[in-house]
Amino acid sequence: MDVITIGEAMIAFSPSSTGPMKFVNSFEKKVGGAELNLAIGCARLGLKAGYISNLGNDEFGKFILTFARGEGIDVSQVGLVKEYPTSLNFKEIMEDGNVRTFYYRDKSPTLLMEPDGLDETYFSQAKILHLTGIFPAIHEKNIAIIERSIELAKKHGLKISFDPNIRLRMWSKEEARSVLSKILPHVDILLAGDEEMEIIIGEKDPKTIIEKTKDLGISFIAVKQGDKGSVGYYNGEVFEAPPVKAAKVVDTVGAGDGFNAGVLYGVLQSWPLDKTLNFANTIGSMVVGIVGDNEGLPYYEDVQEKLGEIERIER
Ligand code: KDG
Repeated sequence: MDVITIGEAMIAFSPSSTGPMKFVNSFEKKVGGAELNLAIGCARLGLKAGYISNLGNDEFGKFILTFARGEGIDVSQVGLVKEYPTSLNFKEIMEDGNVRTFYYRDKSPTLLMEPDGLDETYFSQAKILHLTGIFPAIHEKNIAIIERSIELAKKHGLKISFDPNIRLRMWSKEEARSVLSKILPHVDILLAGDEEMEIIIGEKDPKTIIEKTKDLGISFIAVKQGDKGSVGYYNGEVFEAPPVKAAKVVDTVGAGDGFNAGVLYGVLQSWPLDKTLNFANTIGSMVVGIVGDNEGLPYYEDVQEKLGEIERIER
């Protein structure tokens, strides 16, 4: 595997109309989950991605499993458990594409995962382990799984990629800071929003974030600034990648996961920092134009078209 990731996927109920959720009368069943989105983004770019998780052994869990398999993701490490149902996430989408989410995930099927259940052989055959701050926010029990995964990744020479993905509906800023600041020193590739880093290290300015996190030994740093672009650091070089204007914005969820997939792709190809960040920014700008947490994640040729590297043939 090029990239393996641990997380919780859920059914994302997408409203069929914009506006306050209390007035929405129908929803479409889709799939969400930051780590699964990342795996999908990587797979669409042509990487081999593997997903480690538990889902409920119910209709929704089976749907997610089939969906992930259809995206070409290795799901050999996904369990179906009968004790807890597959988690749900109802989305509210406003006219400008901004989203609020309402989770139903208190009894997460991932609570039945155990650190000893991680398959060492699976880790030994992968290049990058991608972690997020969502998985430990589900329950403090999941912190031990993150710790074990870091141990296995270090033992087998995987790079550890990390997106704090702070979800304040799931824990407080203080809890997030306390847990995530302990993960940071183990990270090789940091993919973080400027506002998230303000919560974790008290700094929002990308260059200050870079200064502080490179002192922790993080070798690749990308600070995401939404529609303002991103700033990155690698090998002594800092690059400010300009924003890529989205053709339209209908749903911002998943843009960060798409950006992350783009960075991991660039890192695995040993691309220079500027090429990697421009590629990742382009992906982020494409994701926001389509409703759904992962439907807008582009295939490699789509990004090439968007970058003008290949011609778009319409008919
Ligand atoms: O990054 C996108 C995710 O936030 C979305 O797919 C749902 O995983 C999710 C979450 O926990 O918010």
